[in-house]
Amino acid sequence: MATDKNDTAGENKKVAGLQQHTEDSTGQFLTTNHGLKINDDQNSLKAGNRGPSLLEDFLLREKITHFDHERIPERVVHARGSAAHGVFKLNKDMSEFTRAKFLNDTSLETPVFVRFSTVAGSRGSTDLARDVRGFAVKFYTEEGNFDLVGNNMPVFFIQDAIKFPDLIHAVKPEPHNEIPQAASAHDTFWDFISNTPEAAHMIMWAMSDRALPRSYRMMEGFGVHTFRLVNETGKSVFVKFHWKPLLGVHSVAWDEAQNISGKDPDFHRRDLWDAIEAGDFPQWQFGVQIVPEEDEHKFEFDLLDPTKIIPEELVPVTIIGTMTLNRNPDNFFAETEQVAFHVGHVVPGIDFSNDPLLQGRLFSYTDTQLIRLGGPNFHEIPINRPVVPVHNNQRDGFSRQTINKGKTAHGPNTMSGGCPFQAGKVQGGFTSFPEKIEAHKVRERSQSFFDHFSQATLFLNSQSEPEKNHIIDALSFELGKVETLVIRERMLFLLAQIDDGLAAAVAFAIGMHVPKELAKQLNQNIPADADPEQYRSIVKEGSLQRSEPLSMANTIKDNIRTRKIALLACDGVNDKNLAAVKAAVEAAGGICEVIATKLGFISGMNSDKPIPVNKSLLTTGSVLYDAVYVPGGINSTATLEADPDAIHFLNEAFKHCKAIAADADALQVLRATYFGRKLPESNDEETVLMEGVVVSNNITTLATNFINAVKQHRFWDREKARKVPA
Ligand code: HDE
Repeated sequence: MATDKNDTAGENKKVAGLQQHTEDSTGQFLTTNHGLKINDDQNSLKAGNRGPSLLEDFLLREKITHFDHERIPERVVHARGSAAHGVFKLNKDMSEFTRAKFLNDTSLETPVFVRFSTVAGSRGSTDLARDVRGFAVKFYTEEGNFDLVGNNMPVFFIQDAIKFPDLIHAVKPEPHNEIPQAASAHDTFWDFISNTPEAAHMIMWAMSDRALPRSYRMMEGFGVHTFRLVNETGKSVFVKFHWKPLLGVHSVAWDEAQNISGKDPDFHRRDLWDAIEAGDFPQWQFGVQIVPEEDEHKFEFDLLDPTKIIPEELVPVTIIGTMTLNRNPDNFFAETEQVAFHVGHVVPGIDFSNDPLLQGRLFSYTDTQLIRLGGPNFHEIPINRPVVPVHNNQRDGFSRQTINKGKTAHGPNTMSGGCPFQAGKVQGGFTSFPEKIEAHKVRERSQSFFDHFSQATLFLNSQSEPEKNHIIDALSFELGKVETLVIRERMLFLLAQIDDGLAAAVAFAIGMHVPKELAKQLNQNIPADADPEQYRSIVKEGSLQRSEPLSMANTIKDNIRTRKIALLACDGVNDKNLAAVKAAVEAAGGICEVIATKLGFISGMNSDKPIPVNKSLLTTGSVLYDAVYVPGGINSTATLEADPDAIHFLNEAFKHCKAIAADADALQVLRATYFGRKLPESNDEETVLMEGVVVSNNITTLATNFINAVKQHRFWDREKARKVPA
């Protein structure tokens, strides 16, 4: 278990709370659930040792009954997730804007529990599905729990909660045959999207590499909706919440993602777990975009529309704190599975906007726990308990843990002296922001929500060329899997409202033409969607054309911390060079694994000390690494050069645009690959053969160049020109 570098008083409180419910069987006797010591847990009670089992066997029945009831319903969305404990440290006093105590006192450290997830797949599905990722943070504050239940993308598919069941029914496996699992590439999803023009912006995000994170630790997080902050005097501002990872925002390639799903479906879960166990605690900066109330209507979009971002060029993100995840859960079910988030868990000083998506979520999150966690007492499950006491007149229900004392369970009362009391504002009682509302009761959407395409275009225009190509490829893949032609056609029409070039490229890939008009209008039930006048990107003169933070090309690329490096080696390897590169990579924070043709040990050319092999070519794959190094040594390179799996490993690493390094006398291994033919001729002094392919006979230069290459994460420009059949 990793040592807890950031232990604090606040964190200890939550840890102590959890410990009361923790069970450790070390050195203990086996008992029944009622404390009876068990003498034999491996043989059922029978009439003779070859006879029938007896109904009397209460031990067998208790064990099997409990087992029969072990599963609970999985989350209807975000079923697959992994979580970690940590701490939030405020470094900027925000009392000017909010009275939330955990955002006022910079000496405070607030314990957190964070669950990352995919949306569509079931609990046992793959981590690397093309999907949005959930990013849900529970802050255990001194004023009760605050849950920031966000995603790794800052916008959403729909503008109104009432469409959510349709969206999810469309993306989940199709109801007649439950195919496909954890994938949006099928007819029902694109049928819904092609009838829902407001999804255009989110579709750009979902088809971008943001949907294929390299790691949960390398994702941004967003609160998505506009919320409110309210200060001590009752003044309110609008706010958007952001998480920015210190390791930068990085992704994998789509082909790679599909391979990882086979080689290691737990790739993200394992990555988070391993990093925390190794003491490489992931960290995010917490930031806010603040908009004064009086500026509510100054933007080209509506702040209440969850399909819109506030570009950072218009309102910068102010960093106010850091979150560090420093402890893995002790028990997946008790913590990660039973944690219950709710957008309605707020503290005084944080309030809601009228975003119609947010408003609907305020209903959904308690409701879903009633079925998932079996009743209204899910707040008593240890992971959900606040660090402050709970006092109210709610009582009873399935699995109630609290033994409430006294006669009264009503208020107002005199019998208990009026307890528990309502807390006034000065005593820290929550009061809703008294927003003035004068309105007609209608089922309508505001006209200010109708521009569905401008920010989709802004997103596309802000991408680097490789990122744009990935979006085209993703759309071509997804629509290529759609069998109903009219759905493809409608999608091409909608894509053309974002960008003609995008629509044309996708149309070409799926062998269709972009229609000039829709044969049939879209969703007739929604006037805004049925009106073709709304179908175009309105990029006004003077509007923002590009927004830098939207492209991952502009992310942090200054370190290789926790990057996984494969060292391909066999008997006779140049062990000195292997050790030197390994030491340099590890000193820079990278993680090295020796990969050979078989498990066990390999011998080096310089010493008798056997080198342990971490993985064999059979048990791993290049897709599980960020970069590859091939050390020299004549026997090792001869074996690798002749081994198809080793050559495949290198071809695939090249195809996925990863950094590759080789000793000068291992160049022959690279030459045996498909891309080897394309490598320029070199003398042995050459150091960088092409972008991201580093060769040298000077081991110090090699290590430095290699580490610099790994910092770049990927050489995406390599992709188009140099496709490799791997
Ligand atoms: Fe959720 N969402 N959601 N959602 N959501 C759930 O709650 C829902 C939405 C998000 O790790 C459910 O406990 C509705 C947006 C995350 O446990 C459920 C609507 C965003 C998680 C639910 C939305 C999210 C959930 C399922 C439209 C990003 C996982 C199980 C109005 C800002 C939390 C559960 C975890 C989970 C409903 C839209 C994020 C059914 C009705 C937008 C990260 O209550």
